[in-house]
Amino acid sequence: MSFEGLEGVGKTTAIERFSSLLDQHGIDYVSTREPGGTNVAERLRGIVLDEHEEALTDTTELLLMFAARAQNVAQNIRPTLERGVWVICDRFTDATLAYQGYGRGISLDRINQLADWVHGDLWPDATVLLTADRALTERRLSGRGQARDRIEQERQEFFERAGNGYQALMQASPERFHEIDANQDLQGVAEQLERLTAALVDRWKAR
Ligand code: T5A
Repeated sequence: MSFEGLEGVGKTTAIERFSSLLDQHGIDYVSTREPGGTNVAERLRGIVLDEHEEALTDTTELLLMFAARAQNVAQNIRPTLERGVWVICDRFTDATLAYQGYGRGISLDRINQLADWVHGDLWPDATVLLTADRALTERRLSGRGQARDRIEQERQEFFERAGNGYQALMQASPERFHEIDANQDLQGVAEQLERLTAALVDRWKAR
């Protein structure tokens, strides 16, 4: 499982809710995030998201995302799945396609080649895409009062391209993507997640 969406759309909040729903269904899971998820991958996260005096090139950014992913897949995601335990991933390669591909303009073919190298045919069974008006998520992020990382400081047009990218990815794989309307309040999002979780658990039990 992966959770995707633009900054501040509520992925962390939704994953907490989804995790407690899995607890209620008696399903074992491990939560992870990208970039990150292992000690080494978290250090790579620091490099790619921190601000540096020297500008990070788009190629460096892309390769660091995949370096962190290679580590998380090998050390964490694959071993967990092999134990029959669910993995909940806060972002995965769809984020790279949306941000580095649609956002930065790096060729999607090149990103897909890297994805094939790093994780082969390992893709999430289901991807929850949270969508909301940008003005609303901006207000929520401001309310949180945290400093913004290097990518969060990008211009509005960058996020428009990344958001359009997510829509294109969802249209290309409608069976994998599940859209959650994050314009709704916490209760409304929780109710959508409850319905989705019940459907995913039923599907998993029927395998
Ligand atoms: N990135 C990542 C790439 O460019 N390429 C890649 O390949 C990968 C993997 C880090 C950055 O890296 C980039 C994308 C990012 O720029 P991240 O750590 O996932 O990615 O960072 P963010 O997306 O910025 O995650 P955030 O933690 O900032 O936002 P969330 O998790 O989406 O939002 P959340 O849950 O923290 O909510 C934000 C605020 O809104 C409130 C919450 O309480 C919180 O205060 N809220 C709501 N309020 C009212 N109603 C609701 N429905 C609400 N939902 C949440």
